[in-house]
Amino acid sequence: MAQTCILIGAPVDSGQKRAGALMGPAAYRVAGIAAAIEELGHKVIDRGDVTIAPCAPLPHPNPAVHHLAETLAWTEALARAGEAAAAEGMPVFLGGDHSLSLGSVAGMAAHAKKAGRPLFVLWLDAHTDFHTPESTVSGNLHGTPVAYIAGRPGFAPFPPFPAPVPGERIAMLGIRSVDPAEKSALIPEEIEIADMRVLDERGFGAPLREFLDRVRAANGLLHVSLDVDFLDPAIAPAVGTTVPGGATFREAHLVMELLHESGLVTSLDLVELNPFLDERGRTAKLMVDLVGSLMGRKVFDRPTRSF
Ligand code: B3U
Ligand code: MN
Ligand code: MN
Repeated sequence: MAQTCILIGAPVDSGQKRAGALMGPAAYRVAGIAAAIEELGHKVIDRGDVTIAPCAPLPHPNPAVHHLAETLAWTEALARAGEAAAAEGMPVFLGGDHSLSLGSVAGMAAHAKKAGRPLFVLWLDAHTDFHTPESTVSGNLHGTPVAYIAGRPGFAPFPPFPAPVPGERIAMLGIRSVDPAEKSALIPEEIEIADMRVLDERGFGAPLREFLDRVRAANGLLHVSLDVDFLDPAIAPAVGTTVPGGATFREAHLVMELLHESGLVTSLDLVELNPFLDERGRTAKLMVDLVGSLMGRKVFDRPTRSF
């Protein structure tokens, strides 16, 4: 089915300390994201980049937390932009570090609430991003969005999350780096975590299909948040926090193809691309390629005669 994709540039780099993620939206445009989607018969509207005004510093009881005011401003601006875009089509957030998902998913939750449909979230990441600003050791707020989305306390001065997403509507794939505070907070949650141990044994297809079946049964909206570090650093080097042992080229494409076939995805984040660390644009191009699979690029329309 032809879709209208709304590109929202989110040049956020306040959620971590390595400069460069703010160049992400430009790199996606240079890598041809709009043409790759249009080629598949969809419409693309590029809304340009969201901006924030200069911020006065905001202190936090956890002294490690940095750039709180900027991240708060991005959260509010992206939630607004995202909610407006969701009424017109499928928002695609071009990041920017993963703290942008504090805002993008808040916008999708507000939209889902108005539509009277449950929001589901698929987190494709090496990390669980389940810290609160109180528990983070690094102070990097890109490690916090899932906790915000799930409605964990400890997020003042952020606005309360519009409609917290219960754990059974969140799934994580690709996990291989979790801090102790995140681990203990995750234990009582219903969040489905397919870490690399599970994925090595079962592959990506089966756990993903199970989650997608639940989204379909609930007539849910599905937000997908794709962190570059979900991918193996050997194929996707342009990220500040590489973790070995990530998804291969084929595994990542399979995930995208299954998502396309489900017809369930209603919004997407592309996060953590740091073009300054890239090798001749290969990570940006791979991410655009994966978006192609998510939007319906395939070798054959199944079923083929031979298999
Ligand atoms: N959990 C660690 C590391 C981390 C989370 N997200 C990324 N890195 N990209 C932290 O700093 O919160
Ligand atoms: Mn992340
Ligand atoms: Mn990550």
